[in-house]
Amino acid sequence: MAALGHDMGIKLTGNQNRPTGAGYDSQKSNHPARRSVNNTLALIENIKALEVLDSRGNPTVEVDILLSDGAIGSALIPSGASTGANEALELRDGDDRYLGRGVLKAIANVHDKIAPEILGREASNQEEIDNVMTQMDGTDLLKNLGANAVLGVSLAVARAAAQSAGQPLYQYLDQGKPLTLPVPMLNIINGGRHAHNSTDFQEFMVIPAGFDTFRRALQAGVEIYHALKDIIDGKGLSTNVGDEGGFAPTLEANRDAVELALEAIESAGYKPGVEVFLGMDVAASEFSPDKGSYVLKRPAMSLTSGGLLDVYDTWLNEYPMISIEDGLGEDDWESWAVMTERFGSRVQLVADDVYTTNPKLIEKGIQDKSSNAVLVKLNQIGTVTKTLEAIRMTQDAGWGVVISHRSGETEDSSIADLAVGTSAGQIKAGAPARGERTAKYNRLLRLEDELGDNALYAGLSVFEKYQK
Ligand code: 2PG
Ligand code: MG
Repeated sequence: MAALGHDMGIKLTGNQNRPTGAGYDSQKSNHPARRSVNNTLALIENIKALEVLDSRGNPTVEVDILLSDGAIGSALIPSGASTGANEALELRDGDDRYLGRGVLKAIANVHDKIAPEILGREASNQEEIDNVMTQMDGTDLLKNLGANAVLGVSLAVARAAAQSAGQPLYQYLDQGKPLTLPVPMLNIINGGRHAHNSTDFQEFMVIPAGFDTFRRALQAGVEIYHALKDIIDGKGLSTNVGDEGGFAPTLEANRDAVELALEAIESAGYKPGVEVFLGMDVAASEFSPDKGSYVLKRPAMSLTSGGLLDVYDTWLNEYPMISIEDGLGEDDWESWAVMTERFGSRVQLVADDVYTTNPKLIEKGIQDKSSNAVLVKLNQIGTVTKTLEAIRMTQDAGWGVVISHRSGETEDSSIADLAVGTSAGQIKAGAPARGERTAKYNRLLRLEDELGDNALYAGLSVFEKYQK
């Protein structure tokens, strides 16, 4: 297996089983215990954080953790552009380096504040370790330590504990449900904040749910991606890509992007609405200057919440669209319930900015019937424990779960394991292009291979509750 290769900055204590790179599981054992494979306690022995770069060329946090039994865990932290107001804080230095985007304060927090409190603790006590960090911070949104510092440690602890138990991360995170490979939502046209001069709506995705295996579904997504490139090229438009690897042509109307995606599905020889479906992340907060008001450029129009819902209504009637994320702004809370009442039986309505993976907000959303699905991003809430809680609550409500990357990503592929281990059913990791995106899809290919006959592709079962 190819190594993703980065050298641990910490001194190793004779362990031959070192990981070959952040987010990469080299072990394949089915060991059920969460203790060290040697059946000794695995205590946190060393923690090292380093400032590295994300896919947009911005600094980010990497954390390496060494346990007393020689197990190692690494994590790299992603970063969003269209962030929700209630996201946990991404701590940036704000000084002269890297246009103020350095993360040396977060790194220092790991070394000087977090490490003294968690060194010597048992790595398998994830919840305890996460609680110690959260309490030390003292704020819900981790405004003192920084969510990049806290999540770096939280995720590296999980990875180290998994290795110590002889388990790949997905097994360690196993929530006791039959494991499934998630349906990939491939963002093949990038707009909004992720691409200049493209569309108002942020993401146009193809969703290859109608196949028997993840591998076959991904193949369809890739072939559609390449077909789209030819179509865009043929129209004399730019085939440059946006932050998530999807094409970012300058289009006159948001609807043109939907048409292009549909054309690409057909041109690649697939059946829209049977094998491959459409999805969007509208990221409506990005063009909502005031609550309930939406100002579009392509074409230019100002809409109320109801007006924007009318646009979706038309599109739902015309296109095989099965998922709409952030169809309304994050402060337009009451209208979310109206949208869900209106479309919730026909389409998945995914809430991202409005809940920011925060169990308290998800709980309120469940009570108010604000959506019927949740987008899950580890760094929005800042710990593995809270992320798992968010997933559990969402699943218990019978809602859809989409595990998501960020627009600024790294080679860390933990979200692939999170999606399988929790049987989330769906993953959003960008286009099938660019290393930081394919790292997640490649990890899923490896997991499917590793699981063999036990690898169930979630496929259409995720969407069968929605009737057209
Ligand atoms: C989103 C994400 C990922 P960002 O809005 O869902 O696609 O974007 O990371 O910029 O918040
Ligand atoms: Mg989103």
